[in-house]
This record gives sequence, C-alpha cells and structure tokens, in this order.
Amino acid sequence: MTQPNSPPSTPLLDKVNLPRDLKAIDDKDLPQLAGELRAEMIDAVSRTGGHLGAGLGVVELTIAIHKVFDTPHDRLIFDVGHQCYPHKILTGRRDRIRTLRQENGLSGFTRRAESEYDPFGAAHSSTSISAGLGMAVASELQGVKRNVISVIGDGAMSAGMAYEALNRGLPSGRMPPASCTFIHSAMSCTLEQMPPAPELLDQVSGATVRSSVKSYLACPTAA
Ligand SMILES: Cc1ncc(C[n+]2csc(CCOP(=O)(O)OP(=O)(O)O)c2C)c(N)n1
Repeated sequence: MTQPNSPPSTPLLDKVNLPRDLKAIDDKDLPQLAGELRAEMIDAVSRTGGHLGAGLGVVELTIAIHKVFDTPHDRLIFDVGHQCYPHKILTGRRDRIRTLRQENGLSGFTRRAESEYDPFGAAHSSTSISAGLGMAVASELQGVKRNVISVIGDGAMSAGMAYEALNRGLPSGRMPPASCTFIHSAMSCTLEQMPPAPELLDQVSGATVRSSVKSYLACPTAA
C-alpha cells in the first residue's frame, strides 16, 4: 500500500497551540493559516480516515470564532461534532490529531472528557442550539457573562429539535446576543433558499457576528 506523503509544511500553524496564540496572528495572515490548517487536517485524515468534508467546510469559521471569541470561557458547540477536527488542532490537540478515531486516540467528535474546549459532546445531530440555549440560561442564573456559539450545518438544521430551540430562544431574547448560531453550510446558499422562515434564520445568524467574521477572513461561507 502506498504510504501517505510527509506532513505538510505549516510555519504559521506551528505557532498556534491554543486559541490565545491566534490573537497574536495578524489578520492579513489568517488566510495562510487557514490553508495550513486545511492541509494539516487533510494529511491527518488521509492517515486515520474519518470525516473530511465537514471539517474542510468550517476551517475559516473555526479560526474566526476562536479569534473573535474567548474560548473556553465562551462556549463553542459543534452540531453533531463531526466537523471539529480543525477545532481540535487549534485547541491543544494537534500533537494527537493523527490518532483520530484510533484506540486510545482522539475522538472523532467533540468530547467533554477530552478538553475544556469541548463543552458539549454529541454525535446526534440537531442538538447544538438547545444545548447552547441551556448553557446561556445557566450562565445567566450563575451571573456569569459569556457568549455561547452553536455551529450547525444545513442538514442538521432540518430537524425539528433545532427549530424547537429557535422557537424557545428567540422570544426569550437570549439569542442573539447572549447566544449566537452560525449555520455554516447554509451560508453557501442564499438565506431565501432556506426553508422556512428566512428572516428567523437571519436573526439567529446574528448580523453583527457575521460581519465581524467576514471582516476577519472574508470567509465565503459567512457571506
Ligand atoms: C439524529 C441523527 N441522525 C442522523 C445522523 C447522521 N448524520 C451525521 S452528520 C449528518 C449530516 C449533517 O449535515 P450538515 O448538518 O449539513 O453538516 P455537514 O456535514 O454538511 O457539515 C447526519 C444526517 C446523526 N448524527 N444524528
């Protein structure tokens, strides 16, 4: 069997062990960082197998969220969790990324026992918004100020549980700004193409947050 090539050259990514290291990276260098992160993830998955497309779709978004927000104090939740490989690389687990889904290796999903940067373990789809809402309410009750960010794909958005959470969260006024939701794959189509209630999705996506992400990376999926 052909062996995978040697790991890619990643001079910028080598400077990032934790999200706080991202704060020191110039905005103009972030597209290069995204390229290196993508290459690192492809190399890792070519060795271990695993979910590839979902992580590739959120490379820029993951960088932007960790750059803009203050994780792990701010809670970052990935729906399903299969798109978390770039997040794992940026949150102190790069040295084990080539153990993904192997015995005693990193989980292929977010896992609370694995990292304080994984506040929610899933694998089921469509639970991230209600989980985020619960965390936002708990923080309020504790008198702790924090943002809660749910990242959910358009596939996971098609389940009733996601809409149930929106129905609860929006009238309560807790989302946004106490909690924001990025609908990542949905951003590649226009919101008008999204079923149903595009104006609801627009509110939930949070124009302010979206534009700050856009200004960081001119990220096409946040357009
Ligand atoms: C309740 C439940 N049903 C089905 C699945 C299988 N499943 C895993 S990922 C996925 C699709 C997710 O699509 P999307 O939300 O668009 O994310 P993407 O993979 O495009 O990033 C499904 C159906 C699951 N994890 N949970």
